Amino acid sequence: MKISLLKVREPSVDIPEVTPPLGLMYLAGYLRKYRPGRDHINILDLSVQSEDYVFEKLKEADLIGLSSTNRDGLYLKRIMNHVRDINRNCSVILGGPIVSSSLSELYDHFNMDCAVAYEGEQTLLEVVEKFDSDNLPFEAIKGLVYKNGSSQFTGRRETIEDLDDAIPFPAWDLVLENPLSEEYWKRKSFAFFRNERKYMGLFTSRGCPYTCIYCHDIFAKRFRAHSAERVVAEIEYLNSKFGIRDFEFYDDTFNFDKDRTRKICDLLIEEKLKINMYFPNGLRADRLEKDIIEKMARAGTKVMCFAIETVSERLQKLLRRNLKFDNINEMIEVAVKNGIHSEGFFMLGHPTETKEEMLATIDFAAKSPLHSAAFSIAIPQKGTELFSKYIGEQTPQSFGQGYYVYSSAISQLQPQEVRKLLTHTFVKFYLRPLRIIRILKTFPVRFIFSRRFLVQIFKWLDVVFHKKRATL
Ligand code: B12
Ligand code: SF4
Repeated sequence: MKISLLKVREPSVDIPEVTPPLGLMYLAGYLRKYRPGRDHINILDLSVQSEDYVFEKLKEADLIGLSSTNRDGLYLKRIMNHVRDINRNCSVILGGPIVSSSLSELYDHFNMDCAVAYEGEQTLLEVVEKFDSDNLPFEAIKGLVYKNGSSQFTGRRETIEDLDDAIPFPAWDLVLENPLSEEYWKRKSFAFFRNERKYMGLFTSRGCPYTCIYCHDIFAKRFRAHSAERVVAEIEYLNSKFGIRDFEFYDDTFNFDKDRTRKICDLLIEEKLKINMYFPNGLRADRLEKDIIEKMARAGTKVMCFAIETVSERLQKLLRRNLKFDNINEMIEVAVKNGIHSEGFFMLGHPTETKEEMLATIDFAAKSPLHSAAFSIAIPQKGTELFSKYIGEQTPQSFGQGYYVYSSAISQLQPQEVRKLLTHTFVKFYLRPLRIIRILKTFPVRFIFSRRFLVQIFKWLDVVFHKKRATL
């Protein structure tokens, strides 16, 4: 079959970061392993390719799989309708975070044949088999949303247990052997900065055992991980075949298993691979130890993000984040001493949060030895407890423009007051000569002269002028 996998994301000024479509590369790798030689697969990405180019390519496809987040729902709707216009014979499958968070609302918005919820590999394989040979009814495929009069969900599928055996390397070649890769490399990626132009994202574990009420549940509330050997094999392969030396880790809780983290670093140190590692999706500070950070530094870690969110113990409990604060400052200091650019993640606008609690978090960040801090505003996502409890189960998720409508509406401050606090935070945190010098010292020179640094500066200005709304 001719299969096109398309990432649907509207290029945006608010969120300039763009990352390679890892989910789609995993799906393509899986289809290749379990349907060898039977499909011709390509990967397209609207966050970096023009609509005209993408639509031209889609004309030939038998099956189109689209991937999106809630943020881009409105854009997705328009793209999907257009896909139907230009290619009337293909099957259209939706996947990605938007599916799992809005299961019962999908057919109200999207013109699709079916949607794949949660972890996608096994379900997509069965869907492709179905459309290829047409012998499997929708209701027999677990993890699927389809229409039979009304919208039906066949129930959640068991997660893949042995990741090393079952999941092959992602089909990196579909991006890296394609001019598409250049488009990622010239843009700002997820990490605050990179040393090299070329990079790739990695997803070395799936799922997270913590139960923060604002978080997604795509890969289940359990930690499953690739072995240390497999992680290092992925890095070695990308390094030797494609000359990649910069690696961004997008795991939800990369360091949950302390011994795995130690082993990955030991192996990398042993192999003497000259690589740089970045952890832009946050690490749990309470799963770090001094020796782990030291090993991570020796293995090549350049940026480490500490996901702190709030210093209020009351809110840590209410959000069921339950981060222990005993060692956070110590861990940040160890990272800083080991030359790692240390960034803190904080959120304002939690449910019932008071101004004093927000100020305490801001104060903690300002007094900490962190190099940088990302403050964002909590946005309840459908499918999370935060949404059902504080917005209401029956309320539809706002896609696109309306996406920010709930942000900061659940704290004790008015949304505009929270936004003002963001500016105050920025000034209090960044406009300190010592901090600016410390930050600059961690930057590689070539980053300071790159277009990516300019983008970062525009992002900061955006915060100062109150436009920043973001994120969870
Ligand atoms: C990297 C990342 C980013 C990057 C790139 C995002 C992008 N869309 O390009 C950056 C930093 C820019 C970013 C920004 C944001 N992000 Co983000 N991000 C991630 C992160 C950490 C990793 C994504 C990844 O590579 N996962 C690994 C792959 C393997 O998983 P996957 O892509 O989900 O794919 C699997 C399945 O979903 C499914 N699947 C996916 N696509 C398809 C397609 C088909 C056809 C099929 C069948 C199956 C399928 O199969 C795949 C394999 O199992 C995830 C967290 C996470 N754990 O995934 C959050 C996550 C996707 N982000 C999230 C959010 C909220 C945001 C922001 C809105 C935050 C903000 N600042 O406002 C923005 C929105 C940007 C946008 N317009 O999309 C939410 C999405 C929630 C939702 N329901 O929409 C997530 C899940 C995090 C969370 N805490 O909830 N993000
Ligand atoms: S926010 Fe982080 S620690 Fe909490 S459930 Fe999500 S991934 Fe796990």
